[in-house]
Amino acid sequence: MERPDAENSTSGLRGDYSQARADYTVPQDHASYGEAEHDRWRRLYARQVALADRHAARAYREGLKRLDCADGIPDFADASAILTKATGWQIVAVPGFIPDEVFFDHLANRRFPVTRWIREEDELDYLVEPDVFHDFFGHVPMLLDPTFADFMAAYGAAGARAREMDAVDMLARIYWYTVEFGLIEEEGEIRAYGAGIVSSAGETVFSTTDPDVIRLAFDPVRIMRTAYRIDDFQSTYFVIDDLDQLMGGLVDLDFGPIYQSYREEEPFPPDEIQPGDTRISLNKTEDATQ
Ligand code: HBI
Ligand code: FE
Repeated sequence: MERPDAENSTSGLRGDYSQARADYTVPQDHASYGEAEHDRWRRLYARQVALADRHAARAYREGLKRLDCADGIPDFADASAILTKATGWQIVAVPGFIPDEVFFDHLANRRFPVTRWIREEDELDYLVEPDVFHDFFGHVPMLLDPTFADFMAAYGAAGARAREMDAVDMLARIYWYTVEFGLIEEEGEIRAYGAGIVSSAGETVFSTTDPDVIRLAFDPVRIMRTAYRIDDFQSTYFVIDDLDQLMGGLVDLDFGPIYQSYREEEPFPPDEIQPGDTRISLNKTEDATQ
């Protein structure tokens, strides 16, 4: 998912950008979805909700339930009403991937951009660009959690400085390793809250149960220095103890000097343990600092 190299180009992306407004929003046009598209949503939903029940974070499961969206591609206006009441967020429809600065501005203002189109029948297991299933099913449930909702807005607000300092890549890694591929330790279990995980059948099981994958204690500076994979399951995941830790990672750190120190450096490869890493094992008694 997400993050083609050409930051400000939408050519080559598959949504229809021709009718988009200056902020890249479009009407969702809910009435235009066909029965085959709603049916595709229902099957994706049914498969993923069963996995989420076993492997997703409590906040995610509760949010998903409140959205009541098993029955077809949701109407964004209905979901926005639920969201606005809970955390002040709303959903805006977009054609697909949008430029970083526009994306950051939406988040900072508590608007979550959701792609309007749904993947094709032969893409149920994997696709490169975000579609409505990834964006809505993956991201929107967590936005009903007040702590996570505040974190996402703060992430968006952090975008301007990262852009000024030419360090968007570093900030984007925070998004990737938390919002997209984050794990949380809860009730003695490793569970998923990242949208890229919970919208993927294979990665939901892999990230939470594979005994060999690298799971590290959340460390925002380590994350900002770590490259990620866009073409396969992650080889490293970062594990938080609770959702408050995310916001702490943004507000307790002065990002300027961190960007300054590391933005010219080669990031760590995604599949290596570094000195000082704290590895989280599935069996809680084995945790050890390397
Ligand atoms: N646009 N629609 C969409 N969805 C994303 O997840 C997204 C984006 N633009 C930029 C972006 N993500 C990230 O690279 C930012 O976190 C930097
Ligand atoms: Fe996403």
